[in-house]
Amino acid sequence: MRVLTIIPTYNELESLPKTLQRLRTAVPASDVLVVDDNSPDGTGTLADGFAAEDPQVHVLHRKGKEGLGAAYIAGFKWGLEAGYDVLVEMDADGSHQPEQLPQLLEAIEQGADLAMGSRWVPGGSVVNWPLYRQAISRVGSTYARLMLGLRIKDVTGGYRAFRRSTLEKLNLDQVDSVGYGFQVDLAWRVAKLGLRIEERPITFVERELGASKMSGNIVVEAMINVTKWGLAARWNTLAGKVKNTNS
Ligand SMILES: Nc1nc2c(ncn2[C@@H]2O[C@H](COP(=O)(O)OP(=O)(O)OP(=O)(O)O)[C@@H](O)[C@H]2O)c(=O)[nH]1
Ligand SMILES: [Mg+2]
Repeated sequence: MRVLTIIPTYNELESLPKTLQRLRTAVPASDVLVVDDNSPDGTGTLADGFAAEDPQVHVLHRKGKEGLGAAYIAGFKWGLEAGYDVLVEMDADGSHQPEQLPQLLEAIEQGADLAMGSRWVPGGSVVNWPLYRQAISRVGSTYARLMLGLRIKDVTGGYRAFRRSTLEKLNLDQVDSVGYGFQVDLAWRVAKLGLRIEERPITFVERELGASKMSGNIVVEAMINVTKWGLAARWNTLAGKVKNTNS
């Protein structure tokens, strides 16, 4: 299996070196693609330095900050074009521990179409995450699960491994959510296709360096979208039933 780990970055000058080193040590077989949105702090140039030293590290430079979702879509397209079999999502800030990547890859080897790192299954945990963030994450995941009928426990998590064929079946050009909404959007699309989703417990560690890009807008966007998707799905089911009764 050719694996590509995609790391989106925006002002991660302090965190990126350690994450890259840990990843290259923990899973040397995985190539890496840093997708930088022209970070003002020079993260893109730093990543170029790593790429010059290590042929398994690549950098995709984008014009400006367009959100996590757009960065991942660009990274997925790059990786599919380059022929990778598995494409991994990983944050640059150390929250997703590279040492736990083998568990996600193992799930893919065992047949999962999407393997998700999960804080909210037995064995999963969070370290140094403020209570209010835990609350937002848990409430958000529960709401999305109920609204969308998903069986996944950690719907907003962003530590994931996608089988190539899974991404090929998604209409990546139609995905326009950013932030957490993007992660819910992708999980929902994969679930609707009836593909196999597996959760694996992870220990999520709060970032130690650099600033968070989380904002109230991102949470509100996710909530509004989940509500829209859930209502639309119910409407379609109802409309289908009425049609069947009439015909
Ligand atoms: N390329 C790109 N990367 C981004 C953008 N926004 C966030 N990221 C990256 O996405 C990853 C997750 O962002 P974080 O700021 O850690 O968001 P978070 O994990 O929800 O928030 P914290 O828990 O506070 O760390 C990090 O690697 C960021 O650098 C963006 O607009 N463009
Ligand atoms: Mg983070």
